[in-house]
Amino acid sequence: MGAIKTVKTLRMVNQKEGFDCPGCAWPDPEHRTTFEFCENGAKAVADEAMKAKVTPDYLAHHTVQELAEMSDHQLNSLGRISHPVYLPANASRYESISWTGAFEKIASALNACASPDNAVFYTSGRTSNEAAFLYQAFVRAFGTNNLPDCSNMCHESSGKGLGQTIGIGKGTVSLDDFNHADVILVIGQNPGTNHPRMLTALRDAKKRGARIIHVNPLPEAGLARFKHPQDYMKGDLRTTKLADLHLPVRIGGDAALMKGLIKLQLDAGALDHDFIQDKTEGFETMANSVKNVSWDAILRDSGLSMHDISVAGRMVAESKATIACWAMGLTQHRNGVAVIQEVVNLLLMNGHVGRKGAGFCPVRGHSNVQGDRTVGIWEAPSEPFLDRMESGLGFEIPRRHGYDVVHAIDAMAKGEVDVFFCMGGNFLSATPDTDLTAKAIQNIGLTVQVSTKLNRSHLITGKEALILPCLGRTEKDVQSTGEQFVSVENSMGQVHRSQGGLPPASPDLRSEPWIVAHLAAATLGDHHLNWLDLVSDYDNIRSLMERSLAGFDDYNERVRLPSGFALPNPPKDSQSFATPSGRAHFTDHPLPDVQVDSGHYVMMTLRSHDQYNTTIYGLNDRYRGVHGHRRVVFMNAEDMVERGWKSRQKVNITSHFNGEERHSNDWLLVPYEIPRGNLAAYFPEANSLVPLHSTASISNTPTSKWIVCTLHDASSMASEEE
Ligand SMILES: Nc1nc2c(c(=O)[nH]1)N[C@H]1C(S)=C(S)[C@@H](COP(=O)(O)OP(=O)(O)OC[C@H]3O[C@@H](n4cnc5c(=O)[nH]c(N)nc54)[C@H](O)[C@@H]3O)O[C@H]1N2
Ligand SMILES: Nc1nc2c(c(=O)[nH]1)N[C@H]1C(S)=C(S)[C@@H](COP(=O)(O)OP(=O)(O)OC[C@H]3O[C@@H](n4cnc5c(=O)[nH]c(N)nc54)[C@H](O)[C@@H]3O)O[C@H]1N2
Ligand SMILES: [Mo]
Repeated sequence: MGAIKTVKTLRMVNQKEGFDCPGCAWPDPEHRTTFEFCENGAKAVADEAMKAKVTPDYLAHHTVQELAEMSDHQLNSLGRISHPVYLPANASRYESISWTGAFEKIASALNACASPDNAVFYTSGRTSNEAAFLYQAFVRAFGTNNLPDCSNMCHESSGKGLGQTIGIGKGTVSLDDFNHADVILVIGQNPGTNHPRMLTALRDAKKRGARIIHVNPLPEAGLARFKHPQDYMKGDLRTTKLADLHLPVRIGGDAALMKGLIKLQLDAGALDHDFIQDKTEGFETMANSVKNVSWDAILRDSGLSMHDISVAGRMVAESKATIACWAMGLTQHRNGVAVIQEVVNLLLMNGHVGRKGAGFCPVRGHSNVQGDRTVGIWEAPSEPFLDRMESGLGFEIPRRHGYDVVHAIDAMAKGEVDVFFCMGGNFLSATPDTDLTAKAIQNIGLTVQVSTKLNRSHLITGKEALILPCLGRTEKDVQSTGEQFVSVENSMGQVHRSQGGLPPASPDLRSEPWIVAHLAAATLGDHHLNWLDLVSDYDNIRSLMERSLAGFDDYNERVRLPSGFALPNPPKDSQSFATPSGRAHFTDHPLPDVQVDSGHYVMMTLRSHDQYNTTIYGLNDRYRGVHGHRRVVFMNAEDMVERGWKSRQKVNITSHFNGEERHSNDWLLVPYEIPRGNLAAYFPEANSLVPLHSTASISNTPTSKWIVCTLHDASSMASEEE
């Protein structure tokens, strides 16, 4: 960015008058310091504000094929897309197009669809509430609920798991609860890299005496060694050990661990009988079933020792207030929904919900992924939600549910998608089964990407393609009535404003709400809503949201309060549960089968310290000691010795699912502290190994943390071929 611009920009991050950090959805403390961001937030901001540009001239001199040969890291470093561009059918290069020309093309393709269900509208989780609301209103006015989003691959299991049991698909804690917790479980999450500001909350909790239990196959560094996220900038390298206990669970072993912890609570009588009696149902069935699970099975499946589980069990039993945090290590599993419901069982037993210092904390990923869902980015909305939306919008909206991500790819593969519109994100690289998905996308007539930076989804496209470049979070948004702000919802249900201050990277960029409004006006023609009027002043959009969404009363006033406002959260606010019976549910699930054939390994895909999902900032993973490479596989050293392999052994990977095989070659082995039989590799490089139909029950989330693989010596295969 340049030094002066960097300082000026970072000063605006997460301030009352500034913009919401695009890095993650962790909330900001109420009393904001001058700086409230972290190393990785700074990277996200700097990446968006980078000076380099992808201009129509650049694209005129580089074929799509040439660009496709670049790495993700190189593509990202080309900079911000400066102008709308169009790739005609059978052309090899993108060419410049006017905004009006682009909307005409999309409108005519949409209006040519045999059914509105032949169009699919994806959203990534950076989109503001205003843009997302307007977008879903347009999609529903057009006539479909085909609104898949990144959440389908992310916290969908949390939404489903919590929704069924406590009546709301969101967490139930606020940041202040961390100041009152006795025990904090951090399960399947790497906050040092992905939610660095969370470590500050954990550090403060620990200073006050809270105990932290880290459940993870890997000893993730932020929990083993903590530095204040901003100390990196100050060069202060002192570290603290955050986790009191690390449980190196086997991949997929959390359900077994939870059963063990529940057994120990039953043995210790650590039960809130009044809460169980007055507020819940299903306790007896759950408890009787857990009693019958053997310790042998628990130890075998979790890979943990009786000693470690007992220590954790005692900590939980002694705790007056427990918070359970989790992320992708739980959600991206075949039993993602069930395992989250085991966590719910554990906390419900002792009434750890709606109590100060206690509750559920699914730590959301994208900075507004939770807000997007709240305002209607949802392929399977509930009837009450649609009723309210319909009465607010004033037109009839379709009731049949639409495609989620996996179903959308299935429909593309069958040739049933004519138009695919993406509000942000990088669909091709984020989704599973890269080769299959790439072919599926190429069946589509027109693909449209609203984006800030170039990525692989711009290079593997439908027959025709458009890129519509948009403003980022950091940039000033001026509409016909003047400068606008937007709003977002953080991981803890707090809605607040966000306003960029930098001049836009190019005069040809448009805001996401502006793009949606013009798309709607071009496609729908004479319509009940005046889309251009709505977007002329975002207060107009917010007024419509007030009428169309529960919990958004006086939105325009309350969003202007210095810290915004909290959305209603019945379990948190009043221990009430909007389930059909009005009670929280204990659930009973069998132990999942986590055995694999001999010679097979279970692989998880994860993020390095130098990436934001599919955006690759650099080739290092500092906390894990990896430098200069991304095609690496972490493997237990004893497993390597067993195969006669050394560090940097070259391997090819085959994944196995329902008798099908997928292959990915040229990986380097890295010996690592990971349970035996388990492997880890980076997302998105390893996505070609994730089978499209290997998904979690109920949430249909791809099992990016459960990929059954075999490894093959690539050095000897190469020499044999020679
Ligand atoms: N800097 C940065 N920040 C980000 C992102 C980013 O890419 N970069 N991405 C954002 C997004 S969208 C999201 S969803 C979040 C993701 O945040 P995380 O969920 O922390 O991200 P992952 O890298 O997928 O890490 C998953 C963790 O789960 C562990 N794990 C895997 N399988 C299991 C299991 O079976 N059991 C247990 N107990 N643990 C397991 C892994 O070892 C790893 O520590 O971060 C958000 N923030
Ligand atoms: N194997 C495997 N696959 C996974 C995961 C995993 O752990 N393992 N994680 C899954 C998860 S949790 C998620 S959330 C998904 C992420 O899926 P996505 O959200 O689809 O992917 P991102 O990489 O976050 O999207 C990056 C692109 O967004 C665009 N962009 C950035 N900022 C903006 C903006 O302000 N507006 C607009 N319109 N565009 C913008 C840029 O062009 C950038 O290239 O991936 C999922 N896929
Ligand atoms: Mo995510």
